[in-house]
Amino acid sequence: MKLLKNIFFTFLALLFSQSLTNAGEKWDMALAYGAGNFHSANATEFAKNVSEKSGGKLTIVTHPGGSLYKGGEIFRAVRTGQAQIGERFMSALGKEDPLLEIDSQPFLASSYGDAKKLYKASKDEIVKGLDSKGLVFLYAVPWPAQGLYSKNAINSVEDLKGLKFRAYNSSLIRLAELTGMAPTKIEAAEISQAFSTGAVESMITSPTTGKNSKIWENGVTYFYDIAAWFPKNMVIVNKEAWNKLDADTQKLVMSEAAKAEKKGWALSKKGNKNDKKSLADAGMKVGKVNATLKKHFQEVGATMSKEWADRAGSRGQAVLAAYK
Ligand code: PCA
Repeated sequence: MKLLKNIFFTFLALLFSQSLTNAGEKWDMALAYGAGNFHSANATEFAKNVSEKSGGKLTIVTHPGGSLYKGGEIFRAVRTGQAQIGERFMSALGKEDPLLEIDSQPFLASSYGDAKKLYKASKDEIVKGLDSKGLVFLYAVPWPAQGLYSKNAINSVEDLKGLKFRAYNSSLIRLAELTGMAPTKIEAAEISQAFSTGAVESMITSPTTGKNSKIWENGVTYFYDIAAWFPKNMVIVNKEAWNKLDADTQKLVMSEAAKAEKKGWALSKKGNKNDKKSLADAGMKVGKVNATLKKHFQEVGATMSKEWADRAGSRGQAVLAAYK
């Protein structure tokens, strides 16, 4: 009887441990932008596809709107494994690796075609850099073309002087310094508040982010489509979490990532048109800067590119050469 009992419990224990392995891995995916944003929607679809197709080996649960970690915390959270996977705005990470800032150099790539070329030329170096920090790169998708928002009209270089300016990375801080604006670094989630309290009165970002934050409700009337760069978000995975997956599951994640990247670029292009229209439909004045201002921004962009090239050293040079 005792033997029977032992056999029974051993069997139960085996069954239990088996079902634990079958439960597979669970990844929490940290997303900084709201669920309605196209990057988040695309990541959510990616997560769903992987979860459904992995046969229970990997479930990815998305947390949009900074609900798990805020934008500024996501890189570190994934690096330390607090979140297994996350999406982060690449060019806010210039201190980690200047190569991550290459897509925010003004006028280096000012069309989707060039942005794609620049991505292809820089990807290997970026992936290597992330790998050395214990991260696996999955995919990257650009935001629509960056334009200048302002509460008041900007018709001259003088009009920029002293403008309280919302910046999302160090390149924009530098751009503000070089044009005489007064920059403050603020994450996308806090844009509405920053404008409504009067902490800032201008910014450079996509028509999408302006639309997502209903910027016209905060007295912002002007959008100048300078289209000077297409900065990207990237999705990264903690390498320890990655190594727990079997080869088939890793392959599945990579192939779904490639699909999400393709879809994301298409969504971005669509938003580049539609979201500008939404700004105009909401009553904003959507247009271009005049020739003098354009030249001014181009000169500032050239200075910034030189400074970036110095920071990025030989790796940066090699990538620029491959791009041009
Ligand atoms: N929106 C994000 C990054 C670039 C963009 O278009 C932001 O404004 O923070």
